[in-house]
Order: sequence, then structure tokens, then C-alpha cells
Amino acid sequence: MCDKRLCSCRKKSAAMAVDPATLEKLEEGYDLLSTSNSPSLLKKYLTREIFDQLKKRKTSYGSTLLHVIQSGLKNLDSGVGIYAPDPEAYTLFAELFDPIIEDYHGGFTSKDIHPLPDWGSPADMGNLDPSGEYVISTRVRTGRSLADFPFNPSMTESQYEEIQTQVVEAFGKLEGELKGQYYPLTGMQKDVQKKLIDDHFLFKEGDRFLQAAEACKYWPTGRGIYLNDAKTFLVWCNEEDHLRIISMQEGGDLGEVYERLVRAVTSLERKLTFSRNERIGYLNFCPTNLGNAVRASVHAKLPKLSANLKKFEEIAGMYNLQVRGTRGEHEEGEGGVFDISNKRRMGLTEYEALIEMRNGVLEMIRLEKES
Ligand code: ADP
Ligand code: DAR
Repeated sequence: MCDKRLCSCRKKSAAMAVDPATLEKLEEGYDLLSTSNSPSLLKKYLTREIFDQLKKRKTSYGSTLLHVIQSGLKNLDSGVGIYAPDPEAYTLFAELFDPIIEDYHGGFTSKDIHPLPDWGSPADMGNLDPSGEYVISTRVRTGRSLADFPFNPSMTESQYEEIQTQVVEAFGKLEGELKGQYYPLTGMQKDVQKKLIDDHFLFKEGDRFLQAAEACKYWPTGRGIYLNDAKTFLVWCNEEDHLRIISMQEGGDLGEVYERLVRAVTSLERKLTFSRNERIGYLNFCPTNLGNAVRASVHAKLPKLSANLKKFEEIAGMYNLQVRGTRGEHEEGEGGVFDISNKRRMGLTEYEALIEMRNGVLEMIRLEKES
């Protein structure tokens, strides 16, 4: 981000005062956070000096520091603790976002530039577990936000509806294997919704981190899921991000899953304009989903390696992998099955992120076999 642009953002911001009630909530929240033992990156990097620098700033969308940190203030057990209420926030509150981005994405500094998109050759990924002994299912997803729209806390009800209208029109132009149907959450039968969630297709409701981040306003307006006929290609509309574009299937054929995702994103970007910053890549609600915004995961049974969870997570960390539960992050593994995925999404291309995940998962399967 060039300094001139940063400077003009701040000049604009200085002109819009933050109201006293917001300042009071910020001070109360900061006192609570700073005296807590929160493990969050918010606690680690929001020094009093940075807090005082940022507390009176406001973006042109009207977003304040409270919008950025409210989820981490309310959920002291957050891992990260901040979200961007609009695309401008990454620039206007860079003093807080940049060190958190550098920490989470393994060293992507405020001077680094994320590479241009490069999907590479999906065939290079192959099948991670042809025997089917360890990998139950494979999923590759990316996040996208529509240009010219803010993110959750700054969105109006009609903007949720407008985004849904635009993306449903784009879904209607998908061809071949990607053809399917959109299911709005509004009016969805509860038993249908529960089955889709239990089958790992649909997002959960009531995530306390997203609720505290004001990401659930007007729920379920504008929310829904697109599913192809084979249920191997899905798109979430207006959950955490405007779009989560997902390819998934049973087994370990990462090449096939990745190829389908590449085909789908390439098709959708012919119809939709996505929000992308020249330095930090694709812009989304959470700073963990910038850059290429790709998360490639397996649900895998590694009973020996996972017998000691702390060591399991340390081994995964050696390969820049992250361990989650099978029902999403902040959840536990079930029956020795865990969600293992790439952690880094910035400073490397889509292809490099997939290779990093592929190599790490193959290593963990090798270690399981040798245990
Ligand atoms: P994301 O940030 O990618 O949306 P979450 O951890 O919130 O990831 O998971 C979203 C949903 O995707 C959860 O229901 C989870 O079970 C499912 N999921 C993630 N990876 C896989 C996988 N490899 N196979 C099947 N389901 C998966
Ligand atoms: N509430 C966040 C989650 C961080 C990453 N996951 C996302 N964006 N789904 C936390 O700080 O734990």
C-alpha cells in the first residue's frame, strides 16, 4: 500500500470523529483485555501506544477500532481476535493488522507484496492416500469478496440481498459438472439445514466469534448455499465472507478436488469482480483469509500421531499445517479424525499453498505409518 494512499485515508479519517460512547467502550474493553491472559494475537499486539494511535480513527464506511477488535474483546479465548469491518480497515488500522498478519502468516511483513494469482498445475497434487487407509475426505476452499461492498459489520440488509442476487445470477451460468442449485437459508427446512451441516456441506449457525464481530446481522437474509448435483462443489453466500468457494469429495484425490476449484473460481471471476489489494492480495473479513485465501484440508485418521494432541499440533506446525476439529475450527476431533490444512495464505501462490499442504500431509501419513 503506497504511503500517499495511507496518508489520504488518515486525513479523511481524522475529519470524522469517533463518538464518546464508542471511545468509552474501547477504553473499558482495552482495560479488560490488557489485564486478561487472553492467548489472542489481538492481546499480543494491541499495545497501549497503538491503541491510543488508532482509537480515534474512522474509515469512510464509518468503521472504528471497536468494529475491528470487538470479537476479541468479547471472546478472550480467540486465537486472532480481529476482523476488518471494510476493505479500508486493513490500511487505516495497519499498525494493528500488519503485526498480526506477519505473525499468523509466518513472516509476511508490512514491506512484503503478495504474489499474483497462480493456480499452477492441479495434476501435480495427485492422491494423498490411494489406499484410503488414512484420508476420509479432501476439501479445498477459497474466500472472495465482491468489490465495492463493505464487510459484515458495515453491511446493510439490502447489501446482503444485493450480493446474493449478483452471485446467484453468476451461479446460473455455471456449466457441466458445476451445474447445480442455490438454496437460500430463508425458508430452508430445519431438518434439511441440519443434514447439510452434519454432512459438512453447510456452515453452522451461531458462531460466537462471528456474532460478536457483528457478522450475523439480519440473519438469515442473503445467506445460502449453492450445491452442484454431485455435492462436490459448493458456494457459501454471506456466511463469514461474501463467498466461500468450495470443492470437496470423499477420499484423498487432492488433484481432482483442486482442479475442480480452479475451474469454478475461473468461471465465477468471468462474471464477478472480486476485491483484491495490490500488496496483500484478496481481501476478506478475517486477516487469516487474505492473500490467496486458500485452505486445503483433509479429514484424516492418524490415531498414533494424535494420541498426544499437543505433540500432534507441534508436528503439524513443523509443516505450516493447522489442526482443527472435524466440525470446524474451535471444535474437537471426533473418533481420532482431525481436519488438517495449510495455515499460511500470504506470501505464496495458490499452487505453493497446495504443495505446502500436500507435502505436510504426506509427511504426517509417513510418520503415522512409522509410529
Ligand atoms: P473454513 O474456514 O474452510 O470454512 P471450517 O473449519 O469452518 O473451515 O470448516 C467448515 C466446514 O467444512 C466444517 O463443517 C468442516 O467439517 C468442513 N470441512 C473442512 N475440511 C473438510 C474435509 N477435508 N472434508 C470434509 N469436510 C471438511
Ligand atoms: N474468531 C477468530 C477465528 C480466526 C480464524 N478463523 C476464521 N476467520 N474463520 C479467532 O480469533 O479465533
